[in-house]
Amino acid sequence: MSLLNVASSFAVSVTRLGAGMKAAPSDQALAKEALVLFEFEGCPFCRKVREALTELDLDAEIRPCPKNGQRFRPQVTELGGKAQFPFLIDPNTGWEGYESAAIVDYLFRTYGKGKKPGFLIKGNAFATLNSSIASGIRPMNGMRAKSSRAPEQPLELYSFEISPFCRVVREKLCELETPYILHNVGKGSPSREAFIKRSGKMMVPYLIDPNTGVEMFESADIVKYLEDTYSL
Ligand SMILES: N[C@@H](CCC(=O)N[C@@H](CS)C(=O)NCC(=O)O)C(=O)O
Repeated sequence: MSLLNVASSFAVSVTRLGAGMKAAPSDQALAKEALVLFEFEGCPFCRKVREALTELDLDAEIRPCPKNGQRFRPQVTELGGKAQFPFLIDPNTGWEGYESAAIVDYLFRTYGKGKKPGFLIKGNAFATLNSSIASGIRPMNGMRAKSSRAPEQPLELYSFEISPFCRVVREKLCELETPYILHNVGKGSPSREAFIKRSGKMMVPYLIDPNTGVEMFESADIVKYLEDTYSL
């Protein structure tokens, strides 16, 4: 991976001033079934929802909806009536809806144990402006669909939102419209212990592909694996 690629991903993280880094205790018992999030990596509104998921230590099934995407975009139009992202479904409560501010508010209200969303993920104009600037640093990444083969089962990714190395992997998954279970392991996350037991060390991104049996570290290697396996 080029130095510029890593540096610009790092610049996105710096711009977000720590949002999507730390996990606080949340009401995990409620989240028995994974939330389903339709989003795309280059969308500044979707970023705020992913940051909230990291901060609340919640996993989600990600159905990537990059521009021109054919795999999951039609599902959102069918469910909610329009192609607008993010769109969240919570099978635990039956809640579903558009609008990043409403989604972030719902997540903290439902799972936050009284914790309030940080300034940068609240639904205020500054949060949106800052997230748009962050997206502008990597305008083409995680934005448009590329020709790809659909996996039979969703992949799994251990990640946390602000990590520059996790970002490049999520961008690739997004462009290839590859669905995946996002396991958030932000700093302080109680889920880290189980992750270390499984993978052997605390390092993300970590990809699991149940379709091929592959499990791997290293963002550049993961990006190459995804291209070799799912790009057409
Ligand atoms: N107010 C909405 C704005 C969402 C929005 O404008 N999302 C853009 C992507 S950044 C979108 O869905 N565009 C339609 C498209 O990509 O086709 C929110 O906060 O969720």
